[in-house]
Amino acid sequence: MRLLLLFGAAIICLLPDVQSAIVPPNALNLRLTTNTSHVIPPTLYGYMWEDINHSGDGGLYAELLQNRAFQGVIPGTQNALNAWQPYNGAFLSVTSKTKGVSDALPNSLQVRIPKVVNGPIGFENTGFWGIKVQQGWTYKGSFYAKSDTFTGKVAVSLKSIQGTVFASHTVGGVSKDWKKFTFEFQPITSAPNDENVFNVVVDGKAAAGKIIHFGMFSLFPPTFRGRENGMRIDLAEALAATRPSVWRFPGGNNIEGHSIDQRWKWNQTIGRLEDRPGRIGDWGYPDTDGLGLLEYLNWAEDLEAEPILGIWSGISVANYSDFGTWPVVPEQDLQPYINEALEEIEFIIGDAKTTKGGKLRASLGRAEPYNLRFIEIGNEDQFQPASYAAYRWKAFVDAIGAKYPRLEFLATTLPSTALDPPYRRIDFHMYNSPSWFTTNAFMFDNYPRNGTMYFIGEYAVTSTNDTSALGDIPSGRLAYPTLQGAAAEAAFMTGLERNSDVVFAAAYAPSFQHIRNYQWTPDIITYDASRVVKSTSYYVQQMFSLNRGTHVLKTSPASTADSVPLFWVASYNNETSTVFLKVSNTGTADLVANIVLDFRITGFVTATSISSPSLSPISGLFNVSNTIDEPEQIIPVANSFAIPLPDRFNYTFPATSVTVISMQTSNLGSF
Ligand SMILES: *[C@@H]1O[C@H](CO)[C@@H](O)[C@H](O)[C@H]1NC(C)=O
Ligand SMILES: *[C@@H]1O[C@H](CO)[C@@H](O)[C@H](O)[C@H]1NC(C)=O
Ligand SMILES: *[C@@H]1O[C@H](CO)[C@@H](O)[C@H](O)[C@H]1NC(C)=O
Ligand SMILES: *[C@@H]1O[C@H](CO)[C@@H](O)[C@H](O)[C@H]1NC(C)=O
Ligand SMILES: *[C@@H]1O[C@H](CO)[C@@H](O)[C@H](O)[C@H]1NC(C)=O
Ligand SMILES: *[C@@H]1O[C@H](CO)[C@@H](O)[C@H](O)[C@H]1NC(C)=O
Ligand SMILES: *[C@@H]1O[C@H](CO)[C@@H](O)[C@H](O)[C@H]1NC(C)=O
Ligand SMILES: *[C@@H]1O[C@H](CO)[C@@H](O)[C@H](O)[C@H]1NC(C)=O
Ligand SMILES: CC(=O)N[C@H]1CO[C@H](CO)[C@@H](O)[C@@H]1O
Repeated sequence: MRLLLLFGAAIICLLPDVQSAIVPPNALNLRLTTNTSHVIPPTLYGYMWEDINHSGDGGLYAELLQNRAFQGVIPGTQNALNAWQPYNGAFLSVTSKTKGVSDALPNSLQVRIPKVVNGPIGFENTGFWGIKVQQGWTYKGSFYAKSDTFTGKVAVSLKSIQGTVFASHTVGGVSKDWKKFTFEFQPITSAPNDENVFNVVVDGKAAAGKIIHFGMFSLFPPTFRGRENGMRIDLAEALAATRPSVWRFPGGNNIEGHSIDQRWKWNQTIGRLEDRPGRIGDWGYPDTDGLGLLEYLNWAEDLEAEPILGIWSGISVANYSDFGTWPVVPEQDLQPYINEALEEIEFIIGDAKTTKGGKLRASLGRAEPYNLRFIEIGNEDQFQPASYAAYRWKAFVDAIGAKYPRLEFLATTLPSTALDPPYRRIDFHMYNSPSWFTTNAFMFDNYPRNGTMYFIGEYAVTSTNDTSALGDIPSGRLAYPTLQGAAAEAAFMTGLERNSDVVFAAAYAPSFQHIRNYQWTPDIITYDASRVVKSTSYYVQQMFSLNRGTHVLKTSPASTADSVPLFWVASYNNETSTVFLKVSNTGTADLVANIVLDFRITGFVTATSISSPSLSPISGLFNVSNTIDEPEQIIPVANSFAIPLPDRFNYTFPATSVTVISMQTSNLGSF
């Protein structure tokens, strides 16, 4: 029997389907002991974050208008008008010849109205491949305008591309100096789809032959927790619902820049939006930096996730296919960049009264220092290991550690014994096939327990052997996570949890993908302007993260290569007296476990799992995905059942499935 699990709601059914399972002769006899092996760090499950595939602009960042302030574009080019189009024959161009709305935003939109024109005329923004129009929402917008000759009214609206107007507002008072206009409107009805635009018009007769300049537009729907300049609600809620406990940001490659000057610069991402120039990100589109350092830190607080702050470490990524072309800052020139990192950290944790950085932070509304413990020096420096080992790592760690001895540092590539101070924490990244992840599920079992701790800072199954599952992605890349891939990730994660005395954190990556414009696949959450797809990998992350023990429990036998294709880890939560058994069956047949407990269960057993549904067209297929058109093919189902004997039960783990069994107990003692 299967029931849809609504997280947080207990769904109980009394008749277990486990009793009817046919037990094959090779059933696994699994004993859960009361012996613990170690405490599980509370940081174990989380995410890595960077703006890629429009995960930030056009994704988590709720701004609806694309290219809102003409940042990072070349004036006069067609590309500068990305996402903007004329309405009723206006002539548009992006210019820096007139003063911009601020020093940081020199570009503005020049709108030339023809001499003869009938009716409203102007331009529109097509959003991030559409705009969601929702009845009942209040949209808050703003823009700047100026004109030497036009002083009439400006009307803004949300409308469908066929011309249905859903919401509108009119402002007056355009003059020869830049002026900011703000407005709010509520759609009278929801739009049937995302094919909507933000339309800006003036009266054709009043404006005939005139030139009007516009700059720095913005349009926000309601945001997560009502934060100004905040997050898109459905995406924020989807991420928050997995309760991540670490948040690595702001990259990823996206801190590095294509050149040294294009690196992510913290102090250009704070303060008024008008003071943020934006930058050419590493992933092929300009970043507005509306999602800046404070937004990230507040977001991590909202998630109750510990931030892992990525610091630029002296390299940029000029060309992904030619490491030899990457600019590396020589040792003698590194100091200004170390200072930049020190200033950034002071801004985050410095005292609001006695430090320059802390004062700046307080002036932006946040007096209390943020919680910050982990600093990651660079990103994937295994691509430039020589300079990292020779001086880059040490220079940053020595300088930052001297000023902030409490901070802990993560290296991005393997240690070199020549280094002092020694590496304590290392970030490993793993993108590979299902079979790689299952084969490596035991890789940390034999790592030395010598004080070095690991962060699996990026991992995902990215390929399959079945090319028919690839969609339009070339060269073996998955378009979406599959059930098979998710089961392989879960198998690997049982190894991470079992070895969480050396693996202190892990982050699936990347997290987000706008289906209309992406640079990397697969991603854990896919979306367009109005829809969200939670992938099979998403549900695995959620199942592992929501069901956390405080201690790893020993089992007999232990999960080893001998028990493949069943992989498991058992844990105990000493706050809730719950035992969790997480199991991945990566095989293509159902497998039975005769489970015996060294403790007694009080109440029901609940099994939550994802697997190929038994009564559906995709029954028995394992390379299936949740997609933008079929987002709920694979969702967790929960099955709660009583067991006749309090210390044993049999359970069938379906072919290619991930299951978390949770059991309430009372007599495990206190750990
Ligand atoms: C659990 O601990 C007891 C007592 O120390 C020991 O006899 C037993 O072998 C342990 N079991 C496992 C599976 O480690
Ligand atoms: C990047 O490097 C590769 C390999 O050297 C070269 O073929 C390619 O043209 C380079 N691309 C750019 C944009 O420079
Ligand atoms: C940012 O910091 C650098 C020094 O690290 C400084 O040169 C620059 O002027 C600062 N920019 C802003 C906008 O404060
Ligand atoms: C994928 O194909 C390779 C090469 O044929 C094989 O070694 C590997 O086991 C296959 N992996 C899976 C998950 O089928
Ligand atoms: C611990 O062992 C690993 C693997 O041999 C080694 O890379 C690392 O440097 C060691 N750490 C310490 C602190 O000795
Ligand atoms: C998955 O595998 C089955 C069986 O090999 C195949 O028929 C199907 O086309 C594959 N792809 C998808 C997307 O289901
Ligand atoms: C649970 O275990 C942790 C880690 O050993 C410990 O700090 C905490 O006090 C324990 N809580 C209870 C209620 O036993
Ligand atoms: C589990 O299955 C085994 C083998 O069929 C059977 O002997 C045993 O009684 C079952 N245990 C429970 C608790 O149902
Ligand atoms: C603008 C941009 O970067 N587009 C890219 C989006 O992702 C696809 C698939 O990787 C690329 O082909 C585009 O160049």
